Amino acid sequence: MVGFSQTGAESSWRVAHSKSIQEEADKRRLQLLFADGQNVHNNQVNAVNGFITKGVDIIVIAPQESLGWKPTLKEAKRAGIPVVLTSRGVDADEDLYETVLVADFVWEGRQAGDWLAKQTNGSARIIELVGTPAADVATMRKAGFAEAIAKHPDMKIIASQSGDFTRTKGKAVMETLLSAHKGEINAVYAHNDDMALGAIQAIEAAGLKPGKDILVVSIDAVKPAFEAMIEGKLNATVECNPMHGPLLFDTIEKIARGEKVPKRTIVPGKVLESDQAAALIGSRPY
Ligand code: GYE
Repeated sequence: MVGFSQTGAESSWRVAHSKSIQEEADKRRLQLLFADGQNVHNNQVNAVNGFITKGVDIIVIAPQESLGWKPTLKEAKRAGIPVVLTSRGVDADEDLYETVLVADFVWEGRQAGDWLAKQTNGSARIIELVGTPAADVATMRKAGFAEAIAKHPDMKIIASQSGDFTRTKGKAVMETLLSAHKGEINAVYAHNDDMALGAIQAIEAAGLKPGKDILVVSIDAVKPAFEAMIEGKLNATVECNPMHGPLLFDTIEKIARGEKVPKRTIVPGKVLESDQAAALIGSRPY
């Protein structure tokens, strides 16, 4: 029996991630206890404590936040229940979990920064839409982008604010920043596609052309982002593959057989630009 504590359903990426894991469990006829954390850290901690009490065989956590996991992970260790992390990491000693399945989030941020530097010849006035601040993925995507644009003195982040990885908050934050920085903005860097799609709505509502008046670059490469790229409203996205199901259960089976697994497993990605979208959209699994 596998106990899986999911962040919630904050983005298209997250929905695809849940589906991939649930489908793979079904395919392998494994019992999966799925707990939706509703994007609240304490809900996840309570769910994991419930899994420990229930005596599940293994615990899988996609953490909403990276802090505040040590006591619960120590409890799981005391109970002899291995823990696997997916999609984000936690701020705890590595010996408190078996492995973490993630993308290289710093690399993703760097790719977005390098792409924007090339498109703007190193001159841009940027709005950064940050993910959930307490999540390690947001900290690392922010650091990678900052590192890339630091090489270009005329690339400036004029405002950086969290949209919590959601389309709704991405739109609301962009509306506020468009009116606060009228006529100054020529680029948006969003930590995920859902916030970028919200920002695109706000840019259009302000009478501007997303993808032209204001360049938009983001991360995830979900299908709605391809649709926006085909419309020329999103310029590029860095792929972050959510289909963790097969890799996760291969890893779980190795752990169950007592085999050693690496502490960190990086899921690769690539930069995808709008002129590639029409040809690729049909073959996208998420
Ligand atoms: O980019 C975003 C989701 O942890 C990699 O979480 C994941 C991120 C993903 O909300 O869409």
